[in-house]
Amino acid sequence: MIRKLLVANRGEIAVRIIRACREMGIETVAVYSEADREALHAKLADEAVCIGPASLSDSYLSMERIISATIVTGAQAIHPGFGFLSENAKFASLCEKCNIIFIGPKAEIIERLGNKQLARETMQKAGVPVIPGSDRAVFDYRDGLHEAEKIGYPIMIKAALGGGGKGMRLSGSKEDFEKNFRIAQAEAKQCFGDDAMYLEHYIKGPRHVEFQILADSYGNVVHLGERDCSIQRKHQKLIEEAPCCALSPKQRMKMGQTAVRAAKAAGYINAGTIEFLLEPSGAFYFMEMNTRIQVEHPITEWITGIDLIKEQIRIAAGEKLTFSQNDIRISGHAIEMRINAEKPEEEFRPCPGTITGLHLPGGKGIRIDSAIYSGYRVPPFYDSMIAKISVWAKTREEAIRKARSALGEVIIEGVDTNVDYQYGILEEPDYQNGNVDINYIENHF
Ligand code: MV4
Repeated sequence: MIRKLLVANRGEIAVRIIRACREMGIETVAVYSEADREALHAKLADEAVCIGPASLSDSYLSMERIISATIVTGAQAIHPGFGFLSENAKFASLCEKCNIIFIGPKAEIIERLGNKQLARETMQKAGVPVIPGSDRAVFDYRDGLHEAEKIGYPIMIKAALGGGGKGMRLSGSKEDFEKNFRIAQAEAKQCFGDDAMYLEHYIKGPRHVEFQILADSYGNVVHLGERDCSIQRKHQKLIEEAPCCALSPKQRMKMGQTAVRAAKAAGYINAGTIEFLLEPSGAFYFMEMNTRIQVEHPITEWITGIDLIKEQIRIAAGEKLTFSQNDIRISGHAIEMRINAEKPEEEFRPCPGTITGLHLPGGKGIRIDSAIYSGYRVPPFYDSMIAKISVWAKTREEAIRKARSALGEVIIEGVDTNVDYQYGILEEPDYQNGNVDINYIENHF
């Protein structure tokens, strides 16, 4: 088993990982930037190493500094959390070369799935439904125009190395295709240093439904049900819930089996997420696979009782899964609300500053994932998410009531937050009735 692990992240996810390690008897090393001297993750870990100034490229994104900290402290493994280096194939490969266990899939698998066009091809070969689109990468708008004619408009133009909406553009007809292709491709070149594009038919008004999977090194792959992440704004998720209220048990089984097939086709090991677009008709399509632990993992933990971080560590240490698909029971309903330090009334501008007063909710079925404390200064350099409040109850209706009750208790003084905005969503009839799709926020607020 792993004796000592370095956490290559900050904020609530770093704290989450440190807690899991402590419970497992694994020593922890935190890394922190100069802006994070007073950060909770640096205080909670057994050891903490300052790896550089506030700027990301000189600290949390510096492979050399993080590998050095690992070697100097004698840690045997690195957990990358999410964001930062978590889906960086070069970093995973560097870990492998340095004999450090990277808590995640093999570098080669991260690389293959990071290329969304290659992932599409892999899935299509394995019989996983993909969105009707191009069969290989498109580099020239003229080839694109020809492909688009076959696929049918509207067309979504996407960067092969994209994700999260970067290098993505909608084309409504052949008249505006060239312009949109050029814009998307220029953005792809700029953001990813790669101009490979692919095309898909545009799916109108779907839900975003993602399946959590776990795969060990012995060929065992299970799914832990799904999360509905449709409630998002500009590709930032706001509220996630599990299970998805639009799925029947039969449909859940079908999509779950498809997710397992997708993971097997990719040769996947560790925790991963298969993203689908789900149409109102029940048709669903593979969109991409995420090779990291996700922000919203707590709601899957709520409905399955499985600790995903501990499973990630055990899998990386070469252990077998101790349960099979039949042992996994989806129970009740969970909702996660992301709390950000921001000003909703000023276009959600981040609002860093000192937390001068703090009360967070608690009680049965309420979980807080956070790294803030009274007196903590939220630095301006990093993500504005300061807490995740998640709740569990037997039914969706009860979970929504609990979520509203929990939010109603929150007191965060010193920085503005989106708590009232979140409360507004939970009060809204279409949300309460489960009438949501990926355009919900645009259409309602
Ligand atoms: C799409 C789509 C509709 N049709 N692809 C957004 C981010 C990237 N991961 C893929 N995205 C989308 N791809 C086709 N063919 C709509 C989106 C999309 C979206 C997807 C999931 C959650 C929120 C979204 C918000 C806007 C657009």
